[in-house]
Amino acid sequence: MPAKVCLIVPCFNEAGRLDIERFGAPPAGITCLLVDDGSRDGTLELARRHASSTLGVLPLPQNVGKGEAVRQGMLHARASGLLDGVQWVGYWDADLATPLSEVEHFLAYATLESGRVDGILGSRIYKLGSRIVRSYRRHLLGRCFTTLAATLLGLQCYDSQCGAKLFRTDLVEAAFGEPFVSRWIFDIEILLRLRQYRLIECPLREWADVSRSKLSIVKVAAPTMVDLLRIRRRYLTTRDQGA
Ligand SMILES: Nc1nc2c(ncn2[C@@H]2O[C@H](COP(=O)(O)OP(=O)(O)O)[C@@H](O)[C@H]2O)c(=O)[nH]1
Ligand SMILES: [Mg+2]
Repeated sequence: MPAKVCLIVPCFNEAGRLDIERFGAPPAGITCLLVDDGSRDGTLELARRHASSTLGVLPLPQNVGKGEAVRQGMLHARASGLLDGVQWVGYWDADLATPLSEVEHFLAYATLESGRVDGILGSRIYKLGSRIVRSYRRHLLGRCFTTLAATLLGLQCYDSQCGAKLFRTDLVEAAFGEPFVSRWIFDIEILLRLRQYRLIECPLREWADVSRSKLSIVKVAAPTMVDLLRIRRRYLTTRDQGA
């Protein structure tokens, strides 16, 4: 089956938890591009040893942060022909907190909508029939962040920060053409860049927090607040900001 989905997977010092076997044998129709963001723990060597026709590797010499690594991956995938004939391109966290089997669920979920869907965003919603495993503390912090972002930026998204998202391939330029303002919350910028397109949230069937997160809430809290304000200035008109 020809690939219909290409996943950009940002990796920073992931040698200890990267399930390379799973990325090496993805479900049918999926290709992955691992973007090594200047790791110093052997991630690149591990990825290269398993490179194949369905698993590409893009090394970045220096650490540029998740958003820029995803962006570089998108632009590289497009320039190198990896996206030729591919309908959906997305980014997916390397820890597979969202399993690759959810890709098929995303696509099936989008077909339930009437009309064209341009982007499908994973959403960690606690509901019967789903298995979402997340610490109470992180859940609460996530809800606080989303509420603040929604209020400041006028967004109606339940879970902007989930690291599992798919977009129509022809939206790469609109979503990833320009560098992001923020290193940490670039997902929000994508939502704002694609405001005129139809994005939907897909409630995940399965999501589990994977230990050894690189994200220290304490360290990123202050830069995140600053970034929210910078994003507001950059993407909202003066009139919107006053609203
Ligand atoms: N390129 C890049 N990716 C990063 C960086 N920090 C984290 N990541 C990636 O972002 C994804 C999510 O990271 P994780 O530590 O699980 O964050 P959490 O799930 O939000 O706690 C993984 O694919 C990481 O490898 C970074 O500095 N650069
Ligand atoms: Mg994680």
